[in-house]
Amino acid sequence: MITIAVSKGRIYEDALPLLAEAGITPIDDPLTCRKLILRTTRDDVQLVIIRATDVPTFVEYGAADMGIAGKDILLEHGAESLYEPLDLNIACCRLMTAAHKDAPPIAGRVRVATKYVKITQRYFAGLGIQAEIIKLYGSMELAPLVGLSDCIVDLVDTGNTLKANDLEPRDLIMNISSRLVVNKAAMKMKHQAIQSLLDQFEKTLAKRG
Ligand code: PRT
Ligand code: MG
Repeated sequence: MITIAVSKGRIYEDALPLLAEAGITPIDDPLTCRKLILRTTRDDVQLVIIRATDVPTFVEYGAADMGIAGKDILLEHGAESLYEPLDLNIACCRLMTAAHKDAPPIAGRVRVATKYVKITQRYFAGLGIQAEIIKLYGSMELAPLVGLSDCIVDLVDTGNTLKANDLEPRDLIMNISSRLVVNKAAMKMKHQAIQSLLDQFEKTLAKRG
């Protein structure tokens, strides 16, 4: 049995067609059935549905053989203990700084609200800017509006969320996409099964161009 960890939101939606090409279609819909372990149309593959931030943990400990996670989550988790064999090119977005549209450019000391503490620390350190980082778990956009921070570091896709809150994107930190990650022990113990899945995903991605 191969267990694949996936989060329920946009990654799941983008991953479904990719999984389907490998013959993997969940038998139940996680949005309606509340099951956390989903059997699939392949007897040898099951999905576990977890929070996006928990995917690296499940795969690292071998609770899942493989997982699909955003590069943002992998970098923040520190995923040296995982193989990352494939960029799936799904759930793409940009990790950016953003500030109030009328705020001056960053100078000197800066307060940053984000859920990406490690990435943000590294980014501002690399620029030689002293940053005080305030960890939030959501609604980062609110922070500059209520004086909690000068700017935020968050994911941007269409930019609509920023715009709706009078914020604007400033600097690109990195482009983000979702990656396939594999547990290191599973890669050895279940090599044939995992390699054949990797080959199938790769073929689908190549077809997409
Ligand atoms: O709800 P929970 O915290 O468990 O997780 P989640 O819903 O964030 O998980 P899921 O499965 O949806 O996947 C999140 C992953 O999708 C992230 O780790 C990214 O790799 C990827 N991704 C791609 C995004 C976005 N695009 C995105 N736009 N994750 C979040 N957003 C949010 C962003 O944080 C902001 O609030 O969407 C808003 C901005 O979107 P625009 O279009 O208004 O710019
Ligand atoms: Mg969500």
